[in-house]
Amino acid sequence: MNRPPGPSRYHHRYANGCGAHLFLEALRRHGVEVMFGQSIPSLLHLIAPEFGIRQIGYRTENAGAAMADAYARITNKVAVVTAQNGPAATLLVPGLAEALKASIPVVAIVQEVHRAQRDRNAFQELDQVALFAGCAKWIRRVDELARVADYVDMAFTAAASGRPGPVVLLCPMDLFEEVPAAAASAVGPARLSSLGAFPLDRPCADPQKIREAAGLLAAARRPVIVAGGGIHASDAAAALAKLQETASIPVVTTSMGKGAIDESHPLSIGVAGYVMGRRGMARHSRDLIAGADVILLAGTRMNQNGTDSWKLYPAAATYIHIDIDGQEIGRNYEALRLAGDARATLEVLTEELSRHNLGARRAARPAIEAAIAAGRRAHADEAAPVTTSDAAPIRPERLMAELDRRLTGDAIVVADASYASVWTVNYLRSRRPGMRFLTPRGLAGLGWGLPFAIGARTARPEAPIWCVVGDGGFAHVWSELETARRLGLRLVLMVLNNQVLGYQAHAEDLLFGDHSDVCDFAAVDHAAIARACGCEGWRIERPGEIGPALDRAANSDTVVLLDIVTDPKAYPPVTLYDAIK
Ligand SMILES: Cc1ncc(C[n+]2csc(CCOP(=O)(O)OP(=O)(O)O)c2C)c(N)n1
Ligand SMILES: [Mg+2]
Repeated sequence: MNRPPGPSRYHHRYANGCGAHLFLEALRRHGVEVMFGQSIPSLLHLIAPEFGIRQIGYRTENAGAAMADAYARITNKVAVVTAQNGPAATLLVPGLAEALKASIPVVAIVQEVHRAQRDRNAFQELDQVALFAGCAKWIRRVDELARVADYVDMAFTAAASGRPGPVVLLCPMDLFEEVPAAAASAVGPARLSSLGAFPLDRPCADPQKIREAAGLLAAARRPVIVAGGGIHASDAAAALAKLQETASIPVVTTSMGKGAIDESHPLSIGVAGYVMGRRGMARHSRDLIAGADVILLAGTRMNQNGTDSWKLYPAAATYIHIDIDGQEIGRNYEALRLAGDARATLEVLTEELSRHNLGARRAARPAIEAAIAAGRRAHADEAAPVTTSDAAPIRPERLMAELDRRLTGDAIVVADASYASVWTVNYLRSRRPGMRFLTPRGLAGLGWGLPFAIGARTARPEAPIWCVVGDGGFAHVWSELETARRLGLRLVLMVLNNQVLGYQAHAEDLLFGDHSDVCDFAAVDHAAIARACGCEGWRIERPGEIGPALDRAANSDTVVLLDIVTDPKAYPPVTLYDAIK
């Protein structure tokens, strides 16, 4: 369990300090308050409480890496996860891969074998540089005590500067125990910087190009803004809202950008991309997007899902692209290059725009607002049969409608991959610019839901947290129920128990006319699993039970799992399924 801050049992043995102290001094300097770990590197964790650093003890490394990722997303602080060498290290790969694709800064401190035993087939020795090559932004080994602070600082700088991402610091186990020689001196002057928040720097795009962009937007007849996850990473939601309002420009987000805008704002279209199929939130505003003449992209990779396989956005439009990573600009849509931090660049762009005559934009506004409002009504009407359905098994859209009624702007919504992500981004409305919806859209892997919720709860002890997962994805991480219980966390976990790998089976049915038999599960009582771990577990079979259960769960002081028996034939609004009549 978590030790209180104060001297550890190891205090006296290492009264004059050891390698672990040097690591912890540097981590504390960067504002680290928690490390997601499983006790290894041992001395690091044993001494950490002396530095006011708590351990959040995961059950599996893959979940631990996802917890760290979510913690970083919510706090805008670089998160730290630790692991043992060998098999434990290999399990960090999925979590770091998601963080790499989603541009989230995580420092993984990974143990290596004893320096004297390197390359001798020591126990659990593995080429960890090669292991992490495809999923980390930066990998280094720190071998010398005198360089510990240098390398920790380099790791934080690599994670939090430029395009954020996960980094790996490989640390031989004996380094933590090494006691500095009395006369040892550091290579350079003592390090004093705190590098634990991101973005570490806020470079602004070229002023001349910003002026050009302002001119294009002011003169545009049908401009649109596309906001991605970079708005959250840059803490740029307020700057985006100001631009939206000042220049009367309608805004869509990607799934990763969900929450970047207030979706009740009259100029907010909602989430665009592959989720614009039948009953999709932004489906009826497709013409507004596809008919745009100037499109401002902000913090988005314009990936396959965000662009509906690159079919949504018009080839003839003029594109302006703000991104911290110049390599993303022009990858899929040639654009006026605004390489820089989203917040810094949006602020200057809005200033520049206010110098223009925005009369034409103001004049266009009522018609745009009317079109968006009509699209919203059409969506509500189209979805009403499922959002108000009294059928059992339960329609997921009905669950979402019940949840949406209870959603507040301070809440954090977490969803696993597969349909859970699609239901949440489509049927829950963002209440304010900067509201957070955590989905693993970097790689869309299954099993991120519960660990994301644990990471988010670690970051925000008080906020309402609602977590939605499919039964297939949840099976990857059942064990973390014990983690949440042990840590005494409050969470509401909704398991969509449709007894099938839904997305997999439905897509196979569509593409191949059938699905293989592994997609259908034997019945599982998830509520019983929760209870076996000391959590609350309730089974929900009828729509009328949902509302009262959500209210009770929200007021509970523990982990409440709602095992919700849902319709295995419920298809979410992805455009792929528009082919089904
Ligand atoms: C780790 C991982 N394995 C496999 C997949 C492929 N996959 C995508 S969706 C899906 C089905 C998910 O089923 P479930 O979690 O029950 O959600 P449902 O679609 O039924 O709501 C699978 C297997 C993936 N995205 N990630
Ligand atoms: Mg399922």
